[in-house]
Amino acid sequence: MTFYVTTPIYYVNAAPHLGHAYTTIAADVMARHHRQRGEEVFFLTGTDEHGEPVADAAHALGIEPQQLADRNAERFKSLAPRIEVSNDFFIRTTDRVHEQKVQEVLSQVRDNGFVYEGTYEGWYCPRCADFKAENEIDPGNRCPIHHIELTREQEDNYFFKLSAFQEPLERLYAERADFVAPRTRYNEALSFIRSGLRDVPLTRHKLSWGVRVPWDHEHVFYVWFDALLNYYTALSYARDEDLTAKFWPASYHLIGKDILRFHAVYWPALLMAAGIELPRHIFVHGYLLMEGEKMSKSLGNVLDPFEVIERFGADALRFYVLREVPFGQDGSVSTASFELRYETELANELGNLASRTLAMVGRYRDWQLPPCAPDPALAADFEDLTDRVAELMDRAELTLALDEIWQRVRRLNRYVEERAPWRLAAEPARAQELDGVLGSLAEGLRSVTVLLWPYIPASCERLLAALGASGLALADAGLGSGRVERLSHLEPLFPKEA
Ligand code: ME8
Repeated sequence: MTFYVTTPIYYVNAAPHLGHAYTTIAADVMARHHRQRGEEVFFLTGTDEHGEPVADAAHALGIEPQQLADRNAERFKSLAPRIEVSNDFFIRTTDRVHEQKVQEVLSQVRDNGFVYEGTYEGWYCPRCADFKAENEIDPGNRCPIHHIELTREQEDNYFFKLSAFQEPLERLYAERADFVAPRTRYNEALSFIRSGLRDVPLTRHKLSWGVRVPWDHEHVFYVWFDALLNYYTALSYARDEDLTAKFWPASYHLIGKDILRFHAVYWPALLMAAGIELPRHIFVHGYLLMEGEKMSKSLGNVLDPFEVIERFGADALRFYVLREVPFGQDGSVSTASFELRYETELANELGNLASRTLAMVGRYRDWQLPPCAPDPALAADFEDLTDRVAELMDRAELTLALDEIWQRVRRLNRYVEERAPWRLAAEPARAQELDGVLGSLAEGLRSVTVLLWPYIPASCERLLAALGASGLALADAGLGSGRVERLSHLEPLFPKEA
């Protein structure tokens, strides 16, 4: 079994912010979960370095686009390990092999009869690098996303015959109800397709910062086609061997809703035109909002992920964004709600459960537990948990899966209160009962920790080490599938003074 997950590749016109970290963290959770299943996983992220957004930002700074790309690509690249992201490759669209592959695939599209010369006239947003139809424009000819005034473009281009894919795309959506999720985004993409597809520019004449069009050196490819192809080209050169046959088609493209149309309409059409198999799933998440607006570098209302990690640690950030905002919907984030979740859930519910359990085993049993079967009262509440989590992960329902696990964290806290081990410890005749309660608690903690590992890997690794059970395989995640025998002391996982 193989699993291939991607994030969008981010524009290098500015530094990374929490919105970028969000998608990358989500993809990391999926990658880690599938590794726990024993699957061979490839996880790709990277940077989108061509096109107007980058060229304009570089000119504004008085530097060359390549310089700006080098500077900011480094920042995106170094963000990944800081947020514990385990990507297998980091693609930059200025990689030479990527550029060659783009030329190859798009020449194939032309050879297959889907490219022609024409003149484009219409509205264009240089920040989106997107041509806007009349019905997508805000009053005053403004971009609905960036609120800037659109420019009127007239340009001789090569066009991609998107209109030829109207019917094949409608068929694709009819046959594959899970091609795009959530359903609202599937419906949105389908209604865009049904509203009638117009051909789109494949090349730009006015721009020089891009991949050269091999059959006409006065043009570069329109940045979106160059960028989308990253998902395919990376596999051919990320390793010494070509991984395309092994990992293509991609299992999941994770994207934000701002780039739905490119991924759910242009991308499958382009692949059909090139004769390449289509990805299996596209999952579209919502926006992280700050004070009701999309967090974005052009609006300047961003949370700096580096600062957040500095204060709370990477695990807290990972947990917060996937817990606070239901994955697939928009949701507000703020420092206040971050602090609240950190305190009430990570520190109090999980952190305390871990410290109490370990401390009681230390105090009452000198860190050793005899073998015992989990308490049936607890076992009933843990039944099928692993399967349920895996099933939600298969649908990229990351917040729902986390909630399933968290309900068991709460169940374990209630179990401590119900069985009050400190009372059992006071009655020597109930020693065996105490063994059973502590053993069940430790095994329950091990079970939730294995399942939580994709979300908060560093904390879970520390906790599993203290439980003396470091195995991460999903097959052993179920309550009663593992053994906790010899435990050790653990410093607080989520210190309160953070
Ligand atoms: O669009 N909330 O790059 P980009 C949630 N290069 N996610 C957010 C977000 C927010 N406030 N802000 C950004 C591009 N994102 C193209 C993509 S792919 C072939 C080319 C995330 O730097 C989200 O994943 O503008 C969104 O889709 C992406 O960053 C846009 O990044």
